[in-house]
Amino acid sequence: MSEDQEPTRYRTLFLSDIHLGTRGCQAELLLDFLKHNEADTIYLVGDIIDGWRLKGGWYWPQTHNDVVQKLLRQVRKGVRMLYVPGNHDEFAREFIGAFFGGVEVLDKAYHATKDGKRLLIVHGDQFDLVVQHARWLAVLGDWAYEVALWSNLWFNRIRRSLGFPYWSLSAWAKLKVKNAVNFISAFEEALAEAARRHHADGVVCGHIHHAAIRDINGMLYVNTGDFVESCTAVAEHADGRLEILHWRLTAEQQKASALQLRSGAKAAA
Ligand SMILES: [Mn+2]
Repeated sequence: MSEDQEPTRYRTLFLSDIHLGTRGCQAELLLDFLKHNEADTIYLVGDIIDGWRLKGGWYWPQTHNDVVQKLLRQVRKGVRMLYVPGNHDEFAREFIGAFFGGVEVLDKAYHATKDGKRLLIVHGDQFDLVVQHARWLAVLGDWAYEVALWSNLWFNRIRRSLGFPYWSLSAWAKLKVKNAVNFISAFEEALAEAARRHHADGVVCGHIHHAAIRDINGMLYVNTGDFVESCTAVAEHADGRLEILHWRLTAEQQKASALQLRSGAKAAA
């Protein structure tokens, strides 16, 4: 089979905002991505499983199971996997410090690139209030910044315990901020500032579904994007170079996978 080409091996892969458990999740594309791309270390940078949505109704097709199985199989094969939960999989934050099937669950992580950069790994929702009130916080100083981080955590924790949906900063920003570009740059600046506060050289995050690798105020800002709309991940090459991987099936691959699905369905029937 022509499909059997060797997967590309990276030093590190960063994935976020997969939203398993929702109809928007591009599980088939992600399965294809995981078939063709491997790494020594994989970071799951939050919103991997959408726990907020699962409350409203169970949506869990086989392909979503396959993603989980495929990831866990990687761990059994010796891949180091770290999981930094986001707002949609906040339930996993209760297990910080624990291992699940060999996956390490962390509040935040630090990654050292091959070329010696120290990167803070966080989902990014922690900074929703900071993004929203960036101007005030700059005036009020450090204590206000800390209060904003703390409030953000508890505001959504309480909302969740009362059964309210997650208060979405990006939805709010789309309503309030006429220009989405303003919102994205406010987010990028807040995350770059967080990296600076953590004495890192940069940050790897997700949350806003907008992949990027940029220099922001002297900090390296890396956003993995998502596997809902844009289907992106970030890879670290053997030499430490970072790259955004865009995963779209070629027309030929689409045909092949459709055939595969059909024959699979027949076999199952
Ligand atoms: Mn998020």
